[in-house]
Amino acid sequence: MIPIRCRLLLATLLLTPLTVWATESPFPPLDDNAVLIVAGDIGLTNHDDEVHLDARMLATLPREQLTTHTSVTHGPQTFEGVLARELLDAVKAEGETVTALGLNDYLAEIPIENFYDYDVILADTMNGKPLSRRGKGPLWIVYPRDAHTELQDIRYDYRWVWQLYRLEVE
Ligand SMILES: Nc1nc2c(c(=O)[nH]1)N[C@H]1C(S)=C(S)[C@@H](COP(=O)(O)O)O[C@H]1N2
Ligand SMILES: [Mo]
Repeated sequence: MIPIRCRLLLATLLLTPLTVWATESPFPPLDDNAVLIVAGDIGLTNHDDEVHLDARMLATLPREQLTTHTSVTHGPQTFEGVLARELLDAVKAEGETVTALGLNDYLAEIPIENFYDYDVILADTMNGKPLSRRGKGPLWIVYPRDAHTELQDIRYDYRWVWQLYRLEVE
């Protein structure tokens, strides 16, 4: 049995680095209004070994606007959201593949270089309106399809995961 005073000291020693880390991280501990979870090979965590981002944390990342046709809408649509690679860099993601999971249990495995070769966004608005769950929100992976002919292909369309809630880096 460890005496209570030693246990308190032990707890203080164990918790101090966490506290210091928490004040420096752009992603403070979150319990839990997560809009998006990033897991796997990442160098920053705030919730066990994952990063849970709420809307406020997502809003601190660089955003981009992009207008493109999609495989599921008529005519071009204007999307806005966080640049996917900015999020991956912010959580120090390292790996080959990002598995993107949708709330409807859909998943797509995306080569990580897609996010560096193209300005892919995690769209949260379409034509200025927040994406609702019925309207493929709250987050939808959107490729700059009109700007690159090679993206106008079902080999990319299946990676446009809507109702996105989780990214796993491997
Ligand atoms: N969350 C979620 N995202 C998804 C899908 C899905 O079923 N659920 N289907 C994918 C596929 S296979 C394609 S081709 C595009 C367009 O899907 P749709 O033509 O079935 O609407 O969205 C992709 N994103
Ligand atoms: Mo598809």
